[in-house]
Amino acid sequence: MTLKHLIGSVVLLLWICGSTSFAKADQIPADTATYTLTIKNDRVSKAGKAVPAMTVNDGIPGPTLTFQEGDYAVIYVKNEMDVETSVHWHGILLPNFYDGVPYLTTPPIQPGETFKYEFPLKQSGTYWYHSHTMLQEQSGVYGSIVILPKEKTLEYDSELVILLSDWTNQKPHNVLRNLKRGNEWYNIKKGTATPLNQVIGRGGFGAQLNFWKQRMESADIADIYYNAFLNNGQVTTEYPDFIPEEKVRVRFINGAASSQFWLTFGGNDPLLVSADGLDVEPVLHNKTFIAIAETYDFIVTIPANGKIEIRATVQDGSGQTSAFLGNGDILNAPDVPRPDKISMMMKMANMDMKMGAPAMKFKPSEEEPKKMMDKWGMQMNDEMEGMKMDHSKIEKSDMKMDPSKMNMAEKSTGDTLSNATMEGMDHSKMNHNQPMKNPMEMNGKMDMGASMDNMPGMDMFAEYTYDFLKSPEKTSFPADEPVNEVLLNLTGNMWRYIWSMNGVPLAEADKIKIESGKVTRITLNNLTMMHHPMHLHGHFFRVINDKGEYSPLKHTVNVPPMQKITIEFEGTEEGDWFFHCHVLYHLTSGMARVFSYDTPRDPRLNRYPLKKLLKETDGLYNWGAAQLSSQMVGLNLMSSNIRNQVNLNVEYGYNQNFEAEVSYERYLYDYFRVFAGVNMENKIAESLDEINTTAVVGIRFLTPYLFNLDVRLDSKLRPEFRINREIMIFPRTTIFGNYEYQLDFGWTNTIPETGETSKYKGETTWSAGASYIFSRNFSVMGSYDNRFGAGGGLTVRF
Ligand SMILES: [Cu+2]
Repeated sequence: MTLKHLIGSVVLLLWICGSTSFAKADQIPADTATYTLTIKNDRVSKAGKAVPAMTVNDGIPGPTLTFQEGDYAVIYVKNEMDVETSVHWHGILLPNFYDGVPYLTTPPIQPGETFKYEFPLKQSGTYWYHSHTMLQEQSGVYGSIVILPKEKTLEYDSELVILLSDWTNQKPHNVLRNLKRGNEWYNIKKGTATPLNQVIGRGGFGAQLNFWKQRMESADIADIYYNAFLNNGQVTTEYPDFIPEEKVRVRFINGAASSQFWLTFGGNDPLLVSADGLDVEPVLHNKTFIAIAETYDFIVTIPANGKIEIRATVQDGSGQTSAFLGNGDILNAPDVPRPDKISMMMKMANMDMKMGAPAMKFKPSEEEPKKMMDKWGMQMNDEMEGMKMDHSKIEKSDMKMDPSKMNMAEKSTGDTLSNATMEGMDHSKMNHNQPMKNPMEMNGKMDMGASMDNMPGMDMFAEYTYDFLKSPEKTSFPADEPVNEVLLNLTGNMWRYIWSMNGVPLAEADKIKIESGKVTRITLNNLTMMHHPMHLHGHFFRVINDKGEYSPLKHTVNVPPMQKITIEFEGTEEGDWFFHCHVLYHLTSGMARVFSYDTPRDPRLNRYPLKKLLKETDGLYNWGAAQLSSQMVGLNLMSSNIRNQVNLNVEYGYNQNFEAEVSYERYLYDYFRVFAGVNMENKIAESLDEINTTAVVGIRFLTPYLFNLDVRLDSKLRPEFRINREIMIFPRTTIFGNYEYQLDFGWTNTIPETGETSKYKGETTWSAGASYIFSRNFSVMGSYDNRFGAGGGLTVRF
């Protein structure tokens, strides 16, 4: 044997050892790419003032991690904060243990600790990473991942990553607290509030009544006010080094906590080449909706003259961020008009939409998704009779044009669960003999999203479609592969800011079983007014669109308000994987589930019970308000999680009238609660000499038209009825009224003899007033109360 052969053998032996040691942590393969990420607390100024934030390697966003496809990634994450952290590698197919969801798949990283993540990179494309601990992503823990392909399949000269995000100067926990308490401030600040005067001015009072009847205030489309929207950490970025005619692959990542963007491009239309990291059939596409957690790659050509603007406009129109590529005069990106909420309300009211599906259930163990879908959401009425026929044509034409699709249509309509394709439509009424007018046009109009566009009023969501995405290869599964159908209604309650699926928030939900070797087909039926970008960890799923067998593969899919989308994937993994809405505040409020292959839990997680994660989505939020008026002072304290609430109320009038009450409330579902407490009030008007202390029990109910009802009985067996309501009539101006009526039949005490014949005494308490919100925490108000008299003052929220 020559020396050359010997060296060759040794190299071969080493290579074999290297490639078999992938699973072992202590042996590092040759093509290892190593990064260290250090997460720490810092003060960061992104929008006018330095505020507490969390940085990755001293920056927001963190560094871009660049790998080659086939690399073995080793990433050390060092926690230099005084709270736990974690990092999730979004869109990366990796071993379950390194997915980075604390208490579900991966241990949390304790303060001062370093955790080593390692996994082979089996894919290429644009991805990102972010903390999966509470609201840390909003504080700054996010960054980009680029995995370069082994073989370059696309023609371009250079690359640029644009990571989009949103920025608030408020503490994220206070943002969520503000949402839980139902503070209108964010909508006022953003100009997205719909006060009654504007609704009436537009002729929308009927629509408003329809909304109120369904316990909805308005068509809320986004709920948080942000101080800034950023790309690569800045409101505006400049890339002057690109030269004319240069083809740049721009990798967009939406790393925002709760903002969805419209991307628009100045100059010529860009070439869309990839979605969620995977190549798609290249298509010229300008205005593109990028939902939270999605990624899109475009090839843009720098113009011969001028620089192009790439703009991300936040979906509710409340802000934007721009990047400029090249040199010279600006070629502006097209404007995206602000959505018209009042017109949306009016259209929705016309469509017989059943809004206000509850976000929680009396019996969370009994999920009834089908019943829920039938009762709530889009209702098919006479107006849509015409559409039904169109659907029958569509289905038939699909069958003719594409035999493979026929299978799907049959499967889905024959199934008990039915399916997104023909959901809720009465097939018996369809005229299957109707001649086809234009079969070519009908072909492919399979999915609800696409076909709904033609329904009256549905055009308002038509632009939120994935029909522009086509996979370069077939993504469909073998026709004989067994399918598990899962229906998940996306549910939420804006009043209490609780988000869930099938009316069951994560804290009360069971795992959803995923079977290996089967296709899991999930119908996502959005019963809320909000978009929900749904993300499945560790998998790519097909998003069924009009491309049929070539439907794109994604890791995140946006489900528009009141719409259905069907996704499907093959059970090829093991372990438990998180499935959740990527609006950070929806996730933290319960819109998440665990998909489980029902395989044994990793023993390395023994010290980290899943319960902890569930508990985090059922946190206790506290808030209060104090009222300082010329006739009285008042204090209100509230402490609330999903099911439980403690309420303290004190009112003291300078004329020596007084009432205080503390009560514990239990929510049976969104609108109905039982309560018990202690009430104290002065016995004789305008005298504190004698205080009546009674125990009270009763129910509280949010009625249609949004009245708060309180029916109670006290320990002296006196029934009482209370009702109150508030309405924003002008921007920032709210009026309110409160009426209480107590009956005393003298069952336990003696009613003073008045000589009248009636056997009971009634007592009325009422108040009314108006308040003007002038900042997040302050309002001025004027009111009249029949106990305390008239006056005015200040309300402070804390
Ligand atoms: Cu959501």
